[in-house]
Amino acid sequence: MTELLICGASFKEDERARLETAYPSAYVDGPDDMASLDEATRAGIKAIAYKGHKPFGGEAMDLFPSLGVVANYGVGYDAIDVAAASARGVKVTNTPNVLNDDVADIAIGMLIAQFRTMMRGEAHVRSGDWAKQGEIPLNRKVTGASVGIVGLGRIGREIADRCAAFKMDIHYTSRSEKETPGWTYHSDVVAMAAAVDVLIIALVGGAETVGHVSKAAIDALGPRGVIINISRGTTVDEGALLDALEQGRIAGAGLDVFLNEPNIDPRFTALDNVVLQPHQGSGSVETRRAMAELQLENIANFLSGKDLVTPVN
Ligand code: 8YV
Repeated sequence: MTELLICGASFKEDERARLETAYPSAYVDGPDDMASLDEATRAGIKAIAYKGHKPFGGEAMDLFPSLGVVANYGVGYDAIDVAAASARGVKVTNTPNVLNDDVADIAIGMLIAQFRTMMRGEAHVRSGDWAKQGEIPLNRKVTGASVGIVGLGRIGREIADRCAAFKMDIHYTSRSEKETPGWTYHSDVVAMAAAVDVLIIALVGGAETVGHVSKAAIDALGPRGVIINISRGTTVDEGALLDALEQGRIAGAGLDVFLNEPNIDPRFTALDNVVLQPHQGSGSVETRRAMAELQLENIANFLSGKDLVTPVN
């Protein structure tokens, strides 16, 4: 009997093979394809291993009368309708913590690349312009910058710790003030933006954070301001961000996440003050392996009646 449904075109071959070896499985590219599975297969599915960012809602869950768990490959589960799952008695799990370092690393990497114009430097060397034209224009010092972390959760904390190693003046917003070593708490993102050079967005995705970094926050950041986003494209007012970047009302951005990935707004690629990454924050071999293992562990625990390792609901 097929117990597991693997759902997600972005599963790598080895990840899929590991799941298929562990349990009799069926596979679909995304939630939209679930209805095409035959009824007998759907009836046996107890667990879904999910990977991706396509919406997975209650209607799709209803196709599986024996469904007990949706195990998400990723810490962010904004694609999954958790309220709909809870209403059906379906557990949701995610993969927190194992990716904190990678995502924090890429935030700092984009910050350095943006400040030090490393993409321009790379192009300058590759094109041969270095020999023809000499040095690139001077750029901006990273160490000692003032930074505002939007959301001091698990990943935000790792980012802040790295910023501390760069002797930065650290500010943060979060639901409540945290115990921090001399960092400045703000209850309001607009007030924080006015006090710092860099905003690093480390919020959870989902309905409650849509447009959290608003036009007002972007305006408050000002012409020396840089926005780094490793969370979700939804957490910033993307239209306002593009306008500000195009008009030089902020200095630049480093972005690993966008609306409508991977078909991002073409206005981004026309800009020369941004560092753009293809949502690869957690994308090291080591971390993706750990995420896949945690997903499988949650499925295994559910199917053998043990406690879930990282439950969401
Ligand atoms: C993705 C992520 O899960 O964990 C998250 O929330 O955004 C990423 O690590 C990864 O791209 C697989 O979809």
